[in-house]
Amino acid sequence: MHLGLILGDQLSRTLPTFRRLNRERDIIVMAEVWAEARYVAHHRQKLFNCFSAMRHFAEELETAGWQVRYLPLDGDTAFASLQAAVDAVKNEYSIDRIVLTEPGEQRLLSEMANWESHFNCPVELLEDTRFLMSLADFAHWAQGRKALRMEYFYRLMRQRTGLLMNEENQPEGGQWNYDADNRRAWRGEPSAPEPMLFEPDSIDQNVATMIEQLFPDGWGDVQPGLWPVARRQAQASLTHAVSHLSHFGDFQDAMASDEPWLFHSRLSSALNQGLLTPMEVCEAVADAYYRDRIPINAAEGFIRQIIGWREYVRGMYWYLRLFEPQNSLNHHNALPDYFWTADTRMQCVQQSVRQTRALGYAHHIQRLMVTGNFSLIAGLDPEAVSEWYLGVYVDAYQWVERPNTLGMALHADGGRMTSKPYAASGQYINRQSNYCKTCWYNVKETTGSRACPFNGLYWHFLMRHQDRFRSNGRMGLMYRNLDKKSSAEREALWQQGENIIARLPLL
Ligand code: FAD
Ligand code: DLZ
Ligand code: SF4
Repeated sequence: MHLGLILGDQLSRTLPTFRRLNRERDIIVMAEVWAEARYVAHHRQKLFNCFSAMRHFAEELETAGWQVRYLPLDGDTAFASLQAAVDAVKNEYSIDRIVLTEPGEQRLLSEMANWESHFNCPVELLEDTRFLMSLADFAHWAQGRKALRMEYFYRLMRQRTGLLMNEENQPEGGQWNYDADNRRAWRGEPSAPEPMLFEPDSIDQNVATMIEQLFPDGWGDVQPGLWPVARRQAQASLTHAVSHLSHFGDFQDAMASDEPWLFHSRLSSALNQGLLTPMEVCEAVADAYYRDRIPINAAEGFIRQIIGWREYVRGMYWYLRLFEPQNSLNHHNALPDYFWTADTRMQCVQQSVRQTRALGYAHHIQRLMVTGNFSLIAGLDPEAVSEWYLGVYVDAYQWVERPNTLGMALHADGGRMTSKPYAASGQYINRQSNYCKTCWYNVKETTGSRACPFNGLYWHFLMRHQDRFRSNGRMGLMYRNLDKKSSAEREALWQQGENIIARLPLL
């Protein structure tokens, strides 16, 4: 008899594990364990989504005739680790082989290195075929390249998958990338769609009670029904997202007070848990382009996120060993308390943190250009920032969170992922949002006590890292603007930056 272990982010019937198991003979183990629940201080909505989706998936497998041993965290025996849970089931049955699909996080994979000797039986780790490019192919693509830019990877993926490619194998619309058409600010029109919500069932109610009991001091609100936690809900969310995708392209980079979702799909959590496959999501979007004529900047912009960014960051996580500590800019400032409390006068940060606490969600530009940009220019410790991102989002798993945080947002990987740091002043936030209109700080001012902190920190960042970035062609304009300033102005900007950094916790 084989034992198949299914992890909490492997909730997919397409998982290779199922092809190695026999429904009549073998047993499936799914376990809620303390080690996974506590390896970072997860948002309570993330814990809810994870356990509720695991329980729904176990039920689905049982209905399909599989023998499942489900070990809940609030059961008679709660296990400390996955290893302990497998031990317990293995002792009950005569198990000759353990089968599982490789975990997405190196943290867990390394723990499994001694499993064969520990369990004294073969442990078969299968390649995770839910991704569109294997790690071996990614390494092959990356090896010997001077620059590992996403754009080239993305074009290869378009050709490989055939998504939005015409009969001559050329990109639909004539361009590979409509990024420049993804930057409109949103001023209230057209109105953003309501998010798809679900009626909580008895599984959801039990899990919500368990979270309240076991994690009373955990961070973040829990709202059963806010996110898809079963395959059929994820499918409904996909249909809903595609039917509202027309404006995704235009307003992809927009932000607005009290509008947490705008035109974003809210599919990342379902995708990362395995409730949807990347290819079915992209095919639904490509269908909408051909059948319903949604604009190319929406369809291409969306598909780029999945077959481009999502696959690319996963490849980079393993290829660049981004599971190891990164801090190329030597930043060590502590994370201010308002990353948890939202108690800051910076409206943009306050909005991003408040909705993160309430929903376990902020969209990409909030993550990259508000909290990420702030962490970069304020010189916050990248590992502390990364731990925050890993903890606070419902879609956070190390393989996707670490490259985005340490590579994209913080440039802590030494620039291997991005050609220049995403450092920006308050002008960028003002252009892309209405946050500055109601902010206590003045986005037009660079010095003085009410000047937008992003402005002073931006100039300070450029000055403190000029040895590294001055020769970077893509930052030429930034340094030319700095050089236009008199030495007295530069001194004042430096002092402004110093003052802000000294008062970081009080902003
Ligand atoms: P949409 O805007 O609707 O995009 C569609 C899909 O594209 C997403 O569901 C997601 O699967 C994919 N996608 C988009 N951008 C990225 C990206 N940069 N990397 C990988 N996939 C992408 N995404 C995560 O899934 N988990 C994380 O832990 C995570 N951490 C991030 C940390 C930082 C600092 C930054 C800048 C980005 C991070 N992202 C992460 C990427 C992105 O912000 C989220 O995928 C997105 O906000 C999820 O919301 P959505 O489903 O509404 O996305
Ligand atoms: C995220 C998570 C949590 C909170 N809990 C569990 C759990 O109790 N059992 C489990 O199998 N998986 C859980 N997960 C998902 C795992 O952390 C995820 O599979 C790995 O991080 C991927 O490498
Ligand atoms: Fe953010 Fe500065 Fe605008 Fe305030 S003024 S919302 S701190 S960018």
